Amino acid sequence: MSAKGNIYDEFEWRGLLYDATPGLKDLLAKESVTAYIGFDPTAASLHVGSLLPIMGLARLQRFGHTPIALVGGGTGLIGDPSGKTAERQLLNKEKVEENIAGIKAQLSHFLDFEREGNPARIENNHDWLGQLQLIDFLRDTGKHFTVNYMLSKESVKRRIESEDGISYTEFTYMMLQAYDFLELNRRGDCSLQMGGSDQWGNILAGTDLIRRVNGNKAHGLVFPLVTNASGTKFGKSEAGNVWLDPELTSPYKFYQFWMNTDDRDVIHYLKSFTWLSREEIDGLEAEVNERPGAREAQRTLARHITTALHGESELAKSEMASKVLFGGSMENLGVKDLRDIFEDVPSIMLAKEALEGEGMGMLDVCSQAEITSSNGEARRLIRQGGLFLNGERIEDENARMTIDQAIEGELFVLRKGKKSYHLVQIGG
Ligand code: 383
Repeated sequence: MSAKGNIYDEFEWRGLLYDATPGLKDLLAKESVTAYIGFDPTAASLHVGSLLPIMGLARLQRFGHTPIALVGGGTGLIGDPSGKTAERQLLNKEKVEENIAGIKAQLSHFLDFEREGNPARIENNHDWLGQLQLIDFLRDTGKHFTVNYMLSKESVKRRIESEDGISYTEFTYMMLQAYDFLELNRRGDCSLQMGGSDQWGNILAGTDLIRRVNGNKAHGLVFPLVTNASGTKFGKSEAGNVWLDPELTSPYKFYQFWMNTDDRDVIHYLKSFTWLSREEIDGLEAEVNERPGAREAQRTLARHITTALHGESELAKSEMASKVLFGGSMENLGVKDLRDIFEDVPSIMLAKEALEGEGMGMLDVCSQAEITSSNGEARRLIRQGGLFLNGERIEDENARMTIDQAIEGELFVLRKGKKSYHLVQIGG
């Protein structure tokens, strides 16, 4: 066993233990177990809501146990009704295949596939669910589930009460997840399934099935769903879901999401999403109380998670990008980064022709971009040294802006004073 102690206690002090089956703590103290968590490929990427369970697997591994990340190539074609108020749209098979590739890559950031003694594994339940024969399945597995039992599950109960009901397809979902657990238990001695608290019903369906078929005792452990003090859904920013895929949510936006954590949530998030020790987190808690404005705890949180997912150099870039809006240097940032950083600042489009040759006078640019409301005001601004083009001060009232000054030939960043930004993009 690990010198670090029992992973159960670790989950407990971090506030990650929502529910667990009796006897699990003793088992984890005695033995190295194999545990799994399933992720359905319903989107091209996992999102921050999946981070807590992924980290759960990674923590378990560091405590000497063997993690399996299961990708639901089979179950993703069915749709889990847990926690959902309406029937899901069926996904097409090609889309599911595509999504699996993205998800596998993300899981790989957190799990160690080379670790001596307890390397991580990835499985796809389509490998066995795709082989099932209907008649065999109904005889061998279906016989162990009473409809009464299935109707008593929260995920089904809620939907039965809804106007549209629940399809037979989704109703069957818990049997498939239970079958997975049985399959992993049979072939690899996997004896623990974890997940978010929304998965508790499906997990117990699995431990029940294993007991009936194999006579083995299997366990479940669920994490609390992540909440935030403002009561909005965790993992959503104004722009929608915060994804783990850098193409969908840039590392800078990802970093900002964590930087914007409420003081009331930050300690809980540090416990949930980082490897920091209890002492380090206690120190940051004191910091939040004494100097909330400094946002040291948020910065630590954002740094840790961004590095774990996107690596050191993306972190460095995100930190630099975060300073740009406060007058920091724009060097080394490309158009893609700048568009991201300046997404919310006023922006205008100018025709390419207007900027070719002689270009456009700065006074004109100021008025077109509504940086100033008269030529007089624009002149004064320049004379006082308060106008910047791509980070460089404009010294001359008669200066002109030309196409060759555009960053990567696509945009200009104008700044009035310390931090009032405007973008000029080149159109057509
Ligand atoms: C599929 C087959 C299994 C075991 C589990 C599954 C997936 C499971 C599910 N999970 C959610 C998902 O995929 O739907 N039926 O979006 C989420 N998880 C994890 C965690 C969570 C759950 O991937 O609470 C949040 O991330 O369990 O909602 O054999």
